[in-house]
Amino acid sequence: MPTLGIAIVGAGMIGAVHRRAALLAGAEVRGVAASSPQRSHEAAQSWNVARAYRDIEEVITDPQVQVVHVCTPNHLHRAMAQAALEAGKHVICEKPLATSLEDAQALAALAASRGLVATVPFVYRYHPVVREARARIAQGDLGPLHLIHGSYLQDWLLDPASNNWRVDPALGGTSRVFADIGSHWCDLVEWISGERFAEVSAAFSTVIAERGAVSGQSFSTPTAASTMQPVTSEDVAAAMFRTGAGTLASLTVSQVSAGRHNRLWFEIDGAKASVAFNQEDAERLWIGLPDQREKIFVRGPGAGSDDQRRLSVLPAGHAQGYAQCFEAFVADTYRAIEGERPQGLPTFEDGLRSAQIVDRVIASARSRAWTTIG
Ligand code: SOE
Repeated sequence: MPTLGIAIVGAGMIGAVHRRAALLAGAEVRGVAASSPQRSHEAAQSWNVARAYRDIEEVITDPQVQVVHVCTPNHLHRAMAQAALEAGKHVICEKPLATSLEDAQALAALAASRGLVATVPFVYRYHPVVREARARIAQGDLGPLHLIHGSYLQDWLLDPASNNWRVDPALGGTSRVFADIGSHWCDLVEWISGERFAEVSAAFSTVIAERGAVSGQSFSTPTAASTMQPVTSEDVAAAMFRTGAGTLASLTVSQVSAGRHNRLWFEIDGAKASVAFNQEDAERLWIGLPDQREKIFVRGPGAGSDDQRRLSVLPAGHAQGYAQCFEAFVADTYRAIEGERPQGLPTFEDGLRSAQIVDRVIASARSRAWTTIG
């Protein structure tokens, strides 16, 4: 296959992660469009790429670009992804796919009608032991499910002097912590368990009422106390779900939990066994068994399900993590463009599903009532 030409829109932390994954997957990173022509030039220089695009128009009219990676703040996802799809480009769009359900619906419908590959980086699906958990549940090792529970905790917004575009609903969307990271957890456990959430009862809390002025950086940069601004998006959230099959689930999310940097954790308990996974200790899957027995499945290419082996690119004990998940996701997206059908590739349909859940979670938090997800 000829080398894919790609462009990245957005030059923050996650844009750099996409660039690295694209290079490792064998693509040519043609250029970058950042928040201003000046920033595009700076990013193009530091990334060593040929083009510093002025805007999305220049990106989509570059005939050598076949794939556009949308890595902007959330409120721009719809416009950027739509422009790229309408120009016939394949798209990887960061999550949340859009800041409203309507926008996510429009993007999923557009991608489907154009027959283009359009994916969303729900990258935690690419931890090999996550694949192992999914395979074991699919082959009935856990039996009927009894309970799904877990949390996704971070601490990068613990300091009230810290701020970020995600905090501002005009840039990040109405929901912050739930849409940003709760969305990952929901995508992951629905995909692993094979069960879909049918209803939700959720609550949000903004525990830090004022923060320093938004710095424009991807991650928080403390600012002077004199520039404090009121905050309306949630710092923490709790949600109870019931799946269509009747299984109860609970989730706690936070971006203000000291010492928890990126701790996505879940446990799925069935009639015959349980599995538990911690993203910060991603080489191991805990398997709980009856009669005081437990096992640890260790990631590696030599054992376990086909998918687990395929994604174990390093020998056991040579730690894989977030970066390898991203690399595998981007490589699978490119394989799909070449006509393959990689297992578990998260598409705009999954981005739309996530937008549906976020929309219903917000509705439930507002109404303080159990709400149907559909
Ligand atoms: C910040 O909360 C963030 O970068 C998320 O936006 C990512 O989706 C998550 O993978 C890590 O944390």
